[in-house]
Amino acid sequence: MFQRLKNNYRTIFYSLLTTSFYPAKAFAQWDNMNMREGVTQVSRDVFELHMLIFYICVAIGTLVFGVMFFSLFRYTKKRNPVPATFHESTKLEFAWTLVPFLILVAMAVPASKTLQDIYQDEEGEINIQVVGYQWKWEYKYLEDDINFFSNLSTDQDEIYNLVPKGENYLLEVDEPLIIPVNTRVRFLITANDVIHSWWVPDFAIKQDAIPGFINTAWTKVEEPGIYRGNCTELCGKNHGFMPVVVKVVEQEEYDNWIISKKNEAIKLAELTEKEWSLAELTSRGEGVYEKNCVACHQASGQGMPPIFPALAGSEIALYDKSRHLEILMEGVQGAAMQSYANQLSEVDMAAVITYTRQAWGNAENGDGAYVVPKDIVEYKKPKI
Ligand code: HEC
Ligand SMILES: [Cu+2]
Repeated sequence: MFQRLKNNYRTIFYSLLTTSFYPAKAFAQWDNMNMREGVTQVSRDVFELHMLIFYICVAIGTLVFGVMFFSLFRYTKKRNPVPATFHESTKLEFAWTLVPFLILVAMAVPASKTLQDIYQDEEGEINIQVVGYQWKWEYKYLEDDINFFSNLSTDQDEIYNLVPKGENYLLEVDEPLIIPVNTRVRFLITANDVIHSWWVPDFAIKQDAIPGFINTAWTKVEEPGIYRGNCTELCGKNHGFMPVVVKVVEQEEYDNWIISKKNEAIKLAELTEKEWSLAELTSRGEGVYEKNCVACHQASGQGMPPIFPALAGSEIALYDKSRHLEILMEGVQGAAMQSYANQLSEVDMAAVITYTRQAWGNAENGDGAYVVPKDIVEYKKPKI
């Protein structure tokens, strides 16, 4: 028994020793063990605070366990038959209350300072409203009147293990948030349905997104790059499928991007006016469907009954065009089917409805009636 234990210890000892001979591999793993330093002053402050507290804990641990093991060893009954009598020493009790108190106060000072920096809540040079939805983020650039949704872009096949997973599996989006480098950006964070949480570890930002409330956070990133995070509040079925991607670019690139976004809006208005053919609408609709609907209704249109209904063969998708339009525009109260009126452009809305009425044999089995962008514009007009 004893021999076996000894052998086990030897194995552990040798394996520890040998790992240290492979520094590259071992250190790569160690790097992942610690918090990341990030790319902002605040994130570095948070990191340094964490290291400081960590070293204080190590020192205290070493001291306490050192004294403990020393005493266990030195003052056994055999070595020290007559125990000392400092029981109920007021001085000692005073000391071991005061010293930890002072240590705590000493730790509270840098901690409060860092917290103060994190919550410095003044207006940014750029102010962006971040809205959590099941299961995507919306970004609104308040000064420039630009807004868009940021959807998971990982291929469904990767998710279902049909093809190997990519490098940024579940951490990639169709359209990232874009901000300029070395600029103070303030985020106004809220949600549209349930509580989400917007988290970008490299900026040391993690802020709850709560319907009806606006929480703020800010950053000033020093290095261009792509920074990735997640929603960190359990927010339903696809909680793990709503990543945050922030692309930090040089000021000039940012300015150009803003211009191109504004042009995009103008083009979209033109597209709404255009005469669409059925084939054009259907093919555009397929893309819209893949981005916005597959999470619940599945790429096959089969849904996940009984909660998420199939659209393939659905009575509404086959015969009831006006109810179909209404569901997409108004959502269904009390169900996960939300209104898409503000999330999709008129073109995309018409396209996705048309696609749903054409795909999976729905056109052959139903009335094949479809919707064009002008119908959506018409629907949105105030009714008297
Ligand atoms: C978050 C999950 C979710 C997403 C995303 C979603 N839906 Fe739904 N959808 C539902 C649920 C749940 C219902 C059933 C609502 C009810 O109780 O009637 C529904 C119902 C529908 C119906 C009515 C089907 C029927 O036969 O009753 C249509 C049409 C529909 N959705 C289309 C879409 C389209 C198009 C999209 C993408 C733009 C979409 N949905 C995105 C959850 C979702
Ligand atoms: Cu979420």
